[in-house]
Amino acid sequence: ELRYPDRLNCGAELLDRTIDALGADRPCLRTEDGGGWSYGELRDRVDRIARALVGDLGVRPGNRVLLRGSTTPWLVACWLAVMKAGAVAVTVLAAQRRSELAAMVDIAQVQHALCDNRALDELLQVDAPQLRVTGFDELRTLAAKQTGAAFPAVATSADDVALIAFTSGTTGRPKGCLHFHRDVLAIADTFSRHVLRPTPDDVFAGTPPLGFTFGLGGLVVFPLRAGASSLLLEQPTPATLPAAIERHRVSVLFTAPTAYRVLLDHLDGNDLTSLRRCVSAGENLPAATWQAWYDRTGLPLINGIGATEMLHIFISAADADARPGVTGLPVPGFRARVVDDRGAEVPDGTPGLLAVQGPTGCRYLDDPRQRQYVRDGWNLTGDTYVRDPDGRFRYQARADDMIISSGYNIAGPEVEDALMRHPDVSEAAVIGVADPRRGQIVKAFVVLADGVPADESTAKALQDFVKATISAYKYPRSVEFRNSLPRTPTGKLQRFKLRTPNPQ
Ligand code: 3SK
Repeated sequence: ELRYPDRLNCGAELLDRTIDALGADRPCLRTEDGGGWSYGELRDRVDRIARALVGDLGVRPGNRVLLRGSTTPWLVACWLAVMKAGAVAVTVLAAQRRSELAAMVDIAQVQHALCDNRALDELLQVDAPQLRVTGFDELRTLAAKQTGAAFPAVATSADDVALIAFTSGTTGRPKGCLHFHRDVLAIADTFSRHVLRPTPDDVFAGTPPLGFTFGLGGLVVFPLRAGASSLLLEQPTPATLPAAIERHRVSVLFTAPTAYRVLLDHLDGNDLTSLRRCVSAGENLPAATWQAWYDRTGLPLINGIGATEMLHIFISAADADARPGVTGLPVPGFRARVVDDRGAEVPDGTPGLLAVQGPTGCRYLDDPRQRQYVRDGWNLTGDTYVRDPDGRFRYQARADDMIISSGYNIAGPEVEDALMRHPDVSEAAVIGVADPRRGQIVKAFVVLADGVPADESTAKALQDFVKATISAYKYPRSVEFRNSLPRTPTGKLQRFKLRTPNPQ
């Protein structure tokens, strides 16, 4: 069990305590152009920003401070300064638009916003009388005027809220998830410590933005907790990532399943021997992608399931335990089981709802959906899972993505996985559509590889391929070709958008 002192400030723990243990000279944040800051240089910026927040902008402990910008050292410094000042960070995605920002400002009653000047316009259009918006340029000037003396972190309690992470969900108003100072450290002391086992020599990098807790953990919390360094890439793409990995000797990589698949087409000519851990999360990882990555790099992808409600990953497999098609075991510190609609555990091998407990958990900010997510102390993530007799957890589908056709339960991701094994398929999404005879039928939306004709004979070939790969009754009776699939800014497939008529 994790134990933290009653007084705990995660910003001070991640930065000041790491410096106490390892010194200030180690590299901390790196940028693509070869620049960056040591731990000491980062602390100097953080403490100056914290002084400016408190002295010039009037930020008080408990105030909600929205942070908006691309993945840069300055954004990380602002986040740590908000932590040290005892305020609450509301980190949003650069891709989020005015109406989404307005909803988050309203729900979290945000008082201050710190924003990259390149992204200021939309924030300035948010109509909220209590909101004071400061551009990074102005903040830099204020920070430069402060004394260089250390800023003593506010003595927050371990159970004070450190951040509010928003989850857009598939429909409806965004939900703000409250996470405490101890939760921030807990994700490093569970998943990172036990599965990644980082050392101070590790270099972390990846594509998820800091407004997605997958990125905040992987690019800030985990490296700083370990005294390691983090390469911050402002606009990482599968085409540029391999060269950055080679140049900076990246050892721990975080990205989404679709990105690993695309990356495979861009690895030629790059030396990736520095990589030792590759984490895939944010979406189901198709077994075909796991296998292709392993065959090409010799590295087993670490497939994790996480949730904004749980802050980070709570089930995954470490090293030799990682295998295709399986998520793995509860991360040490977490417990998981598979339950029916009434919360009773189902036998191994039977699909049911995934329920988890651990040091982190869902606390929605003033939202009645809390009662659906947390029942009897268990967090119901909305995923359908099977537990195998060896205790490993195997993903089936999002609970609302199970297809029932002629009485058979069909997990859409299993059909997607089969499609993705075909060389002509670049991406696939599978849903159930109403059918008068069968209740529902399986429908596949497919993005084809370059140059493959989108015609009936390709559709028939894919159907036959699925029949030969998994149980024939699961094959998609309907196939539609698309140029792209709808995704959230964090890369999650929006199957609900495929259930409505094609807007293209
Ligand atoms: O939402 C997710 O899938 C996720 C995955 C890993 C870590 C954190 C999150 C929110």
